[in-house]
Amino acid sequence: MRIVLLGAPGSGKGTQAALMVERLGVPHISTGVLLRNAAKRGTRLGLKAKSIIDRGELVPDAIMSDMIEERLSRDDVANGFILDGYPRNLAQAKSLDEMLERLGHPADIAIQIDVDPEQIIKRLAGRAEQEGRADDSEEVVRNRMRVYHEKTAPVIDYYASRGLLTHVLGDGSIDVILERILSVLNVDNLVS
Ligand code: B4P
Repeated sequence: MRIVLLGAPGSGKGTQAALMVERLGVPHISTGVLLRNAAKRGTRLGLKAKSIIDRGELVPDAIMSDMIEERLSRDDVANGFILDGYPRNLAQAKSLDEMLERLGHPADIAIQIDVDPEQIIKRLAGRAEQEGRADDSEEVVRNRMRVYHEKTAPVIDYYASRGLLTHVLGDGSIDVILERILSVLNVDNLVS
């Protein structure tokens, strides 16, 4: 099962992907996590990415493409993957398609998690308090939402035009949203 998770910042992609892993048994690949880990390790790339992330901008496509190709080339994706945070613009979407075809595992489905923007602001303010992520400050969240509407939202139409898109309502409890996702995937018997 090769799944691309789409949604605005704070729509619950990372939260849902972590739970889906337990039910589907395929790895969760989050570009946000890969970038934050590189920043923690203090690599040149990680430090460059950190200053971009902290402003709420997108890290350059060439860096992301290399990072994601390295990750998608590993053996553990043989039975599928949950891709979270990539693609974030049309160029990344086209590059991903080409890469997955070349690697022999094209995407099966793209799931767009739809959440009311007011709800998103509340969630990210909560995370800012709990985790202290620099990019969850109100000003940066506003910029991330602007970048999302300008650059990432067109990716939704791209997957729709390829016949791969399904929308899931992302309002409500985390468990209820997980059940909605599993039901569009026709998964109900894979127990954690
Ligand atoms: P990400 O790490 O992808 O950040 P995100 O969009 O906020 O999603 P995340 O998965 O963390 O949050 P979630 O919605 O699960 O990216 C960070 C930055 O990295 C980007 O801004 C960009 O700079 C860079 N980057 C990443 N990928 C890139 C790419 N491809 N190209 C270029 N740059 C890239 O959760 C948010 C909060 O909501 C959590 O606190 C959670 O507990 C809460 N929550 C979730 N579901 C909830 C629910 N149902 N009810 C209540 N709260 C809920």
